[in-house]
Amino acid sequence: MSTVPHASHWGSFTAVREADGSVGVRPHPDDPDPSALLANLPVAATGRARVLRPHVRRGWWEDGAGPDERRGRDEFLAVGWDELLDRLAAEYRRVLDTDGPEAVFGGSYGWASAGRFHHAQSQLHRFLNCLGGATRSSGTYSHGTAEVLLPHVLGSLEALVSPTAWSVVEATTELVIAVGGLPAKNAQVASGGISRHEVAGRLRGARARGAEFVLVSPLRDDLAAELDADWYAVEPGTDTALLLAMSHVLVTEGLHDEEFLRTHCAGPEEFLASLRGGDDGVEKTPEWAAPLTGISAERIRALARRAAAGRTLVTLSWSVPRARFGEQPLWAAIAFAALLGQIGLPGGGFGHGYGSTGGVARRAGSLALPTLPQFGDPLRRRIPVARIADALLHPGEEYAVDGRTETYPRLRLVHWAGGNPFHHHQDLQRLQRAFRAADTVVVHEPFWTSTARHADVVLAATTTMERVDLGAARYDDRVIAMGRVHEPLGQARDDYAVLAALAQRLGVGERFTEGRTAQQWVEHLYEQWREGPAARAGIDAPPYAGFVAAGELVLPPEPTERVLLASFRADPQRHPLRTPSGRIELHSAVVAGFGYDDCPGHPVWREPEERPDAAFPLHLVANNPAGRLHSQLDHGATSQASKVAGREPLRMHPADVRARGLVAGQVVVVRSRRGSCLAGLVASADVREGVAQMSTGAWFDPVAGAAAGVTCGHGNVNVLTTDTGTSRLAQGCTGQHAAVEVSSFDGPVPRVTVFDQPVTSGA
Ligand code: PGD
Repeated sequence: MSTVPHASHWGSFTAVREADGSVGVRPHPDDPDPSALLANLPVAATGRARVLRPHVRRGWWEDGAGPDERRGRDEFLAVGWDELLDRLAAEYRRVLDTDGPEAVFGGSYGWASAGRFHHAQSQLHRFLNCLGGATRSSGTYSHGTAEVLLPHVLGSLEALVSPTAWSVVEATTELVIAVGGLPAKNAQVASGGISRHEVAGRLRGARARGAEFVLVSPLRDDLAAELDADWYAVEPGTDTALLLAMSHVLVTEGLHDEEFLRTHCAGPEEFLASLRGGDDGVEKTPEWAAPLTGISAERIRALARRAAAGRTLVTLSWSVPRARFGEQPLWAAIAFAALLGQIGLPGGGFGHGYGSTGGVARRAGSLALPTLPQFGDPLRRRIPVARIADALLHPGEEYAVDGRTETYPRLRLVHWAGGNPFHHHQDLQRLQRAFRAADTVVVHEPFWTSTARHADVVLAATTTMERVDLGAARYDDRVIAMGRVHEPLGQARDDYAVLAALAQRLGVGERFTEGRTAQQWVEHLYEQWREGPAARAGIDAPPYAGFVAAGELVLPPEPTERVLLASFRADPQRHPLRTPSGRIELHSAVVAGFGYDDCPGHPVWREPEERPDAAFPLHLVANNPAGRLHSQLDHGATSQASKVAGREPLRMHPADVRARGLVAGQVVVVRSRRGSCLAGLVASADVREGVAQMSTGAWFDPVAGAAAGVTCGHGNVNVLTTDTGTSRLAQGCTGQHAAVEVSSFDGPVPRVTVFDQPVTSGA
């Protein structure tokens, strides 16, 4: 038996390798609340669903590159690394010579795995930068809307990345209004890894001190039951209406902080006028909001008054803006907090993403981390991350974003490493059409995900447990000496090794590798960090060998009393925000100047185009899963244990289950205007009536779906969602909601095939 320290997005751990080759996982001994997702990891070492050697799609290999309807349906050929990389290098040369670097899409969005050197996107971006750049993506699926809106309203992303520290909230907040909740499942993950999961303990501590909680969400379990929250079971997608009506109550009852508006805010007049109906003649009263939100006018009034009565923190989860007009709940929550006048005070104000990952509001993370140099992106050509299908389907077409008019490039070669668009993107049948429009799709993957199955060139990648690396994240207090747990399975290679071999063929090998092996790079990055940022911060880090022997380095504690916008509050003249006015922009002349009716100059209520109707009467909430991180290791033990009848579970209120004559535990079919999938039915009173909840991340299985006459036989919720931007401002992802109907599935239930090896033959 051997033990090796390692790190994952859901926690640091010790991997235990048994004599028979199997791998076990023990959580970090200092973790007070380790993640159940650790139990998903051992499946990666079994070879199940692994890409064990490089593959190529038969049609691409035999007929050459070009748009191809067979992509995603064709047979794969197992080929040798050298012959495949030779062909891929030739295809790169063709595309670059004909259309230039802009025709390569290397955005490659995704969470990949923890580890500073082997981070798949960093590797791919460095490689592409050596070649002259590529079209990349801007923003994230997580909080792409905030990334565009917050600079206009607050002048920075601070409210998103380091709001008031949890320690301050635990010690001082009297009322937490959690819009979108603070779901325990999401706080268990944090990009780059986390050694101690603390959110549940902080919330418990606040409650024990006497803090009260209000949950605004269609799902009761978006906040731990032990917090005894007052549940506002809001109709999905109507949080803006609720917040505007609460703002109206503050203003009409004189509960707002006029002084704070005058000294710290820009455009309060426009915002207050709009509450009075200045935009559309409709006053935003609680009576106006009640039928939209499903919350009575009395409860709306009561919540506004309660918020004004003490130290109140308004939190908005990252999920709420992931919907059509998603800018509005974010802006409205900031405006409501501004009216309360507590922004910049300990325990009050606003924060975005508390509980959305375990890292938010933890350390401020001012210490630079070991980082693979990128050489800079010479092309600087971006598309908003969630507009990838639009770009592939509409080359040359114009689109609006953040006040600019841009043109989609003609993308010919799509190169993806460390992401799973056939999990994360919306309207997956549209994404299939988009992928089929490319000339060549290259995917690095350890697993036969649906993205790998929609590629032409499948490069067998190692998993993190097959590599040596450095585990570090800005909000974590450890640097982990990630050791190799086991040898690579089959012929899998590190993304670095594959890209180095491709770079060699394209004449940029030396530039890409700088003559170092992967192990030399890991040591080099550590030593550079030790002698640079760590030494400057007074951290006495041992040389690499000592670091590896210790297994980890504990970083010194940071001050824990961080309060968002405290210095701005104390002196807005000396510490202005980086907005045009230097203040919180309740009305933005810049945004108003863009002339977007889908995102005007201040928070407004906009009715999404798709609402439940007679044909699709249920409001689907497509949130992040509890049993895995996104789609990662869906075949692992924890994820599999969460399935119902072998499908992704779909939860509905017992009354909705009864009304359809359904029975919990049965296989159902979920349909939207875009597609359909099978699901395993769960009845739960934690779900608001009229709502269906189904998490993302079940691997898309069109094969099993075709057998059943549906789009996906396994339960990938993104066959149901809409591929539309939030608005012309942010063009963010809108995957959180759709209108659906659920009915009994009475045909023979197909076997889930997506974890099997695909149809393959030797070349
Ligand atoms: P993951 O499942 O994490 O999903 O989307 P994302 O693409 O990040 O995909 C990572 C992939 O990288 C996995 O397939 C994994 O096997 C692979 N991988 C891991 N390590 C390595 C490696 O070292 N090398 C290589 N080559 N590959 C590796 C997540 C995205 O989904 C996000 S962040 C959010 S917040 C969105 N949320 C929603 C939502 O709320 N609702 C809907 N409907 N849709 C969403 N999609 C978004």
